[in-house]
Amino acid sequence: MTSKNEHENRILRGKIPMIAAALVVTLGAVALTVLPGCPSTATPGSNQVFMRAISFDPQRISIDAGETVTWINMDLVPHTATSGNPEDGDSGSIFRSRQLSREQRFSHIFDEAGTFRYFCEVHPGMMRDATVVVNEN
Ligand SMILES: [Cu+2]
Repeated sequence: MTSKNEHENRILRGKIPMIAAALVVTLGAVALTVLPGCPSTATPGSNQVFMRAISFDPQRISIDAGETVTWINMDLVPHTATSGNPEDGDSGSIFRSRQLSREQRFSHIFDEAGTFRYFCEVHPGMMRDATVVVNEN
């Protein structure tokens, strides 16, 4: 025989995983909404390039000689900013960041005018042919 209390306890126990799952979903939604600096709404500042959604944003940036470009990783996966093309023997010879984790940044000063290609060593197929155009000033 089961008492009424035991029966109710069993029903409650069955519901706990569902309640816990609903709580996790709710807390996750709240965290995504209220976290400061939510990367989905931020826009890159001047002379900044975001690494976001496995791409460079903007893909092409134009600056004056002597200025600095700063890359900021907004993704959960690591990225690099590496000069050249993945196929080049000398890729990374002009600038090469370490692997940047989320919200880490890398800066490079461009002293010489010219057009500088770069890519991500972690995603050489998807993040490539990005360009820094440095104008004579
Ligand atoms: Cu990458």
